[in-house]
Amino acid sequence: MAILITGASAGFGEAMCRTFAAAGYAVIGAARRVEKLNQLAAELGGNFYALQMDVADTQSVRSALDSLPEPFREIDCLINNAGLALGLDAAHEADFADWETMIQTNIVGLAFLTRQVLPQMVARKSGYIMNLGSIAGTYPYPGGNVYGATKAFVRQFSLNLRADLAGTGVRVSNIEPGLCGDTEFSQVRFKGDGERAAKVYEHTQFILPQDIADTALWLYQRPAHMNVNTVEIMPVSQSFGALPVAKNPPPTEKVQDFDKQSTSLFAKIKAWFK
Ligand code: 8X3
Repeated sequence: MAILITGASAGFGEAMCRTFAAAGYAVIGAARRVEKLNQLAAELGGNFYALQMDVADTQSVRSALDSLPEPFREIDCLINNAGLALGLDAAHEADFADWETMIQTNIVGLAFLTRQVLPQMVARKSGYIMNLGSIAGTYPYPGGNVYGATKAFVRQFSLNLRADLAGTGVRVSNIEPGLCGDTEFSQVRFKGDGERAAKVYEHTQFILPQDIADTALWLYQRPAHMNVNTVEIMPVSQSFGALPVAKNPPPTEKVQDFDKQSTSLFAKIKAWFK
């Protein structure tokens, strides 16, 4: 029985591959960048299978799953980690192509792979779907627009899966990280602008990929009767802001002048009728 981890070539996925392999599990690391996976394979040995797969491409997902060798064909845990944020522009200025890429990867890819893997879990009456959501799926922030919305999908999809899987023994969790560094997340979001990406993590202590990998392993190792629906994790340094209120501009001089004039005119008219 194997653990299938998507987005395995970096960040959370890479840390999860190492952590699950070190705990003795057979791990399939899936990603587009096969050379990164081959490095992991060289490090982790026979317990690791490098699977080239583009989750955003349903045909690639299908053929990658079909290509799995026998010892890795039974998937006991699918960790839907692959996903991305692109851009931080306001909705009316954002690049629509970025929105499409996020929707295709974070929603379509995740849903399609889950749909492919679930039947074998249900047939065995055991298995685990572990999704990587985000705090952005719960808390809106400027520029989060479609990225946050895809993660809200992941959150609700995870909960709805639990409803459908009642009585099957298949567990579902959604891990929702906040600010996490030492990953390619911001490099990808800002399209290779390293300076802008570095600023996000400057002078603060963020969550590390290992924190997320440890959480995933802890979830997987809970007893079979226990389902953790949602795990929301922030660094201590991150918190909540006040809800902003847009104010109307104060009355202009002109309006005030008009008020003064109308008051004095009103006084004159009143005097005439005295
Ligand atoms: C990553 C967390 O706050 O950068 O999903 O959107 S955040």
